[in-house]
Amino acid sequence: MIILALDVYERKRALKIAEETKDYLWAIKINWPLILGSGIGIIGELKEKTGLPVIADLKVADIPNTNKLIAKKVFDNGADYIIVHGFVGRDSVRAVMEEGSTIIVVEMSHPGAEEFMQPITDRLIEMANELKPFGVVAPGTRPERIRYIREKLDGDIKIFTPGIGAQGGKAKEALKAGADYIIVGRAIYNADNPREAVKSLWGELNAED
Ligand code: U5P
Repeated sequence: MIILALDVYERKRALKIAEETKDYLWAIKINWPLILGSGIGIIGELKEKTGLPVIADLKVADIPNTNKLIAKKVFDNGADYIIVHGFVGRDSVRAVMEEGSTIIVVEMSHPGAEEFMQPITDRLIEMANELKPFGVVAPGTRPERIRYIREKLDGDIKIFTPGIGAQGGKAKEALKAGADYIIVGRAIYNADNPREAVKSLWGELNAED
């Protein structure tokens, strides 16, 4: 249930951290920093090195045709899931979903998400319930919002929560509030020993209360 947000630029560093941490991960999430730093081929390399699913967090937010072109390229390169913004509308989201397994952002984890996103979260949840993506992104920094989103969201749609660790979110609280997967970046990849960091988080999550 732990997803590593592997936001480093360098291919070698990324592969090393992925290999060191893979035993405690459900998947690896990559974002623009790693793709811009190492190229799209990093998806296949990570999969080959770790055997784990790769989530391409590109937060695609364009017209349907461009969204489709981006999603196709990402899935052709081996990604298992893609993250897309919902606020661009159903047509743009559908264009991505036609290419592969999709995760829709319904509310982000940073403080600024309260400005424009939170006011439309209800409508983004409605859209998700209608389109039935694999999952949605909800803020790991706001357990009360995870609980709210879990209540409104169809039971079979998974909840992914970034914001754990460096942004102040607590893994156990997010899971208790209804998250299915927690996403952790800096707290693991910037640790002196990433393997120990993820192992200790895994231990904490699997310990009896
Ligand atoms: N991410 C968020 N919040 C969101 C959506 C995505 O933090 O609402 C992504 C970031 O872009 C980063 C990861 O890749 O999740 C969190 O990294 P960190 O704060 O644990 O280092």
